[in-house]
Amino acid sequence: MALQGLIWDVDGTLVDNEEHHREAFNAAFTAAGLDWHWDRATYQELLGVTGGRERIAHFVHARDPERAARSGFDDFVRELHADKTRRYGALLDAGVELRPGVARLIDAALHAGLPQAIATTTSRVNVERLLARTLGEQVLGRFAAVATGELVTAKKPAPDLYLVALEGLGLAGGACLAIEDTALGLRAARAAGVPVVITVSRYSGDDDFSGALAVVDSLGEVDAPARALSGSLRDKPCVDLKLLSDWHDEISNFN
Ligand code: XBP
Repeated sequence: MALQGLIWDVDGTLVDNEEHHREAFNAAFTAAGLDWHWDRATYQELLGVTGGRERIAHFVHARDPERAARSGFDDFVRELHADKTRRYGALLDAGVELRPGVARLIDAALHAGLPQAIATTTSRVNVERLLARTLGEQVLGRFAAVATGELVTAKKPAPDLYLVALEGLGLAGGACLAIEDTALGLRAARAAGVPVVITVSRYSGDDDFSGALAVVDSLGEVDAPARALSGSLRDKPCVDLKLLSDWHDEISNFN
C-alpha cells in the first residue's frame, strides 16, 4: 500500500520545545505561590504522563495527596494549567524554531498533494500559536485533520488521537506514516495501525523505539545532515518524501 498520508506529532517533533513547556509550568507554579519546581530530571520522569493537566494532577497526587483529596482540586489544576498555557503562548510569541527538515517536508507534502494531519496531546490553542509563529496563520487550514488533546479522553499512548486524525484523513492507519519523538507517541500511532518514523528529541533519547520504521536524530537538511540511529537513510543527507515513502513501502513488502 503506497504512502497516502502523513501524521505529525507536535511537541518534540515539530519543535524541540519541552523546555518551553517546563518553563511555563514552573512560572505558573511560582505565580500561584506554590513552592513546586520541576527540574529537568523531574520533568523527564513526568513526561511519562501525557497532557499538562494530567501531569500536574499526577505530580500533586504523589507529592501532596492531602491537597489532591481536597474538593475543588480539579478546578485548581484546570486554572493552574490554563495559566501555564498562557505563559507557554507568550514563550512561543517570544520566538520558536521548527526542527530541521519540518518546514521542508510539510511544504513538500503540500506540493505533492500528500494529505497531512496533526495528532498531539497538547491543546489546539498551542498548535495554532506554534504554527502561526513558524509557518504562518494559513498553514493550519492545509491539514486535513488537527487532533488535539481536548478532542479525546484517552491521551497518548492510547490510539485515540491518531484515530481522530485518520478519520479526518479518511485513510486507514497502514496507508499513513506518523512522525513522532517519544515511545509514548510511537505506541499511540502503532496502536492505531500507523507505522512510525522517530526523530529523537531532547527528552526522548533513552526511550525504547522498538517497532519504529526508522529512528533519526532529526529530519535534517542538505546542509545539516540527519543521522540514522536505526534504519538507513539510503545515502541521503536528509529525510525527504521519497525516503518516507520507501520506508513505508518496506512494510507493504514485508506484510
Ligand atoms: C506532548 C505532551 C503535552 C506537552 C505539554 O504532546 O504530552 O502534554 O508536554 O502540553 P505531543 P500541554 O508530544 O503529543 O505533542 O500542557 O498543553 O498538555
